[in-house]
Amino acid sequence: MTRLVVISNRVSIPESGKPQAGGLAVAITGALNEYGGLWFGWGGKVSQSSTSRPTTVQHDNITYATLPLSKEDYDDYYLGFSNEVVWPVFHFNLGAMDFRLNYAKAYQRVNERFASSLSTLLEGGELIWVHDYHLLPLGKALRGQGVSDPIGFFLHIPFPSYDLLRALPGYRELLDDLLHYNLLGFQTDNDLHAFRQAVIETFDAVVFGDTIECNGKQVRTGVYPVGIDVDELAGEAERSCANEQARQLKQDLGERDLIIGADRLDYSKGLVQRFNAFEALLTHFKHRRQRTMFMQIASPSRSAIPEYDELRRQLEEMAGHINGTYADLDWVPVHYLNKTYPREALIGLFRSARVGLVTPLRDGMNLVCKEFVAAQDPDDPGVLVLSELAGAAHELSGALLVNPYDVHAIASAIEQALNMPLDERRERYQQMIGMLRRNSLFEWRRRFMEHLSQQQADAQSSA
Ligand code: GDG
Repeated sequence: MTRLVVISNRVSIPESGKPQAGGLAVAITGALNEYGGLWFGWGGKVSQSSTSRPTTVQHDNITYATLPLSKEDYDDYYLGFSNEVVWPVFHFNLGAMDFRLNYAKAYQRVNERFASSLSTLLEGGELIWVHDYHLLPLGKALRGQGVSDPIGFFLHIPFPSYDLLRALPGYRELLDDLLHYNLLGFQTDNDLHAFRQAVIETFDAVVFGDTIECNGKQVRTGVYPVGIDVDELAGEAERSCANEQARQLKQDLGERDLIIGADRLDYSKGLVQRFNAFEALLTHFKHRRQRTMFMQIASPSRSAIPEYDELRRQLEEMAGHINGTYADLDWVPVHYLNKTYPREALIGLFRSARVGLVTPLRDGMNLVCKEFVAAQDPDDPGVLVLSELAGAAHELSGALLVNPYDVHAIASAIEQALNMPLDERRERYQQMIGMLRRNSLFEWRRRFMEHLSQQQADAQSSA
C-alpha cells in the first residue's frame, strides 16, 4: 500500500498524557492508523534556535517526525501570521487582523523550513496530505525541493469571500501557493465556491467540472465535510451513563435541564452572543429560572494573543454578572469552566444535556455539534441548537438553526428545544444521526485519499 505522509502545524503524539482539544488531531490520527506512514509538523516545543533536523518516534505503524519552533517563529509564524492574520480573515473578522511584515516573512520561512526538513524523510512514491491554514505555501515549497508526488491540501476552516480575502496583504501569493497542489479539499460548497471566485477574479482562472486551470497549472478541487466516528462516540456516551461522575451530575441536576456548550475559547465560536442569549432566556422566559443550568466549557486556546485573553476576561465577567443577577441559594445558572476536560467527561456531559448550544459566528465545520448528536440517547434525545454559519449546518437540518448574532432568536430556539415533544426530538435525531453515519470521519478520509490516489494514477499514466 502507498505510504501516507500527513503534514499539519501541530503533531499530536499519543501518550503525551493530555486530552486533545482540536478536531484536527482526532481526524488525522484516524487516517494514519488506517494507512500507516509519517506525520510531520511542529512538536509543540519552543526552543532557543530553529533547526531543520526532525526528531522521530515510532508508534505502531506511524512515524511521528517533529521540529521545534524558535521563540521568534512561534510568535511570528504561529501566533502572528497564522492566528492573527489568516485565522481572523478566513473567519470573516477583519477587525481582529493584525498584519505585520515580520509575520508574513516568518510564515514563508517556516513553510520553507518544513519543506526542506520533510524532503529528507520522503522516500518517493508517497501520497502527501497537507492540512490547514498554517501551511498554505507548503506545497509550492515542496515542489521547490523537487518533490513530484501528488500533494493534497485540506482547509479545515472557511474560505473567505473574495472581497474579504482582498483585505489580506499578499493574498495573491497565497492563492498562487494553493495552485501548486494537485488536490484542494474544502469543508462545504460555499468554501469551494469562494475559492473558485477568488482565482477567477484574481488570475482569470478557468473552471471545468472539478478542475481549475490557472497560470499553466491544473488543480482538482472537492468538498469533503469532516465527520466523526459515530459508533465510537455513541459507545462512549452509553458507557458514560454508568460512571460515578455522570450519576453525581444527574443527582445535582435533579429536575433541572442542562444546556451544554463546549468550545475552544475563540472569538469565532460566538460565546459572547451565546452568554447574552442565555441571559435573554432567563429575562424573557421567566419560567426557566431555577429550572435551567447552562454549562459552558471553554478550553484554553492561543492565550498569548490579546483578543483571546480579552475574551476570557469578558466571559468571566458575563458569567459573574448573570449569576450575580439570577442565582439563588440553591441555584447557580451559569457554570463557566475555563479548562480542557477528558474526552469521556465531555461526552458524558453531552449525553446528560437536554440542549446542545453550538453557535459559532463562523466555523469551517464544527465537530462539537456532531459529537453532541452522536452522544444522545436515541430513545430520549436532546435537541441541537446550531448556528447557520457553521459548516455543519449544511448537513444537520434536524437542528434548530439560528443566526448566531441574533441573541433573541437563540433564546427562543432554546425555549423551543426545551418544550419539544419526544416524537419531534426523535425525528430530528434520526435525520441527523443518519447524515452523520453517511458523512462519517471514515468517509471523509476515504474520499480524499481516493481522489489523491487518482492524481497519482493520472500522473503515472501520462508519464
Ligand atoms: C477546526 C475547525 C473543524 C473541545 N473542548 C474540549 C474538547 N474539545 C474537542 C471537541 C471537538 C474539538 O475539540 C473541537 O473541534 P471543532 O471542530 O468544534 O473546532 P476547532 O478546534 O476550531 O477545529 C472546525 C475542525 O477543525 C475539523 O476539521 O470542524 O471548523 O475550526 O472534537 O470535542 N476535547 C476535550 N476536552 C475539552 O475540554 N477532550
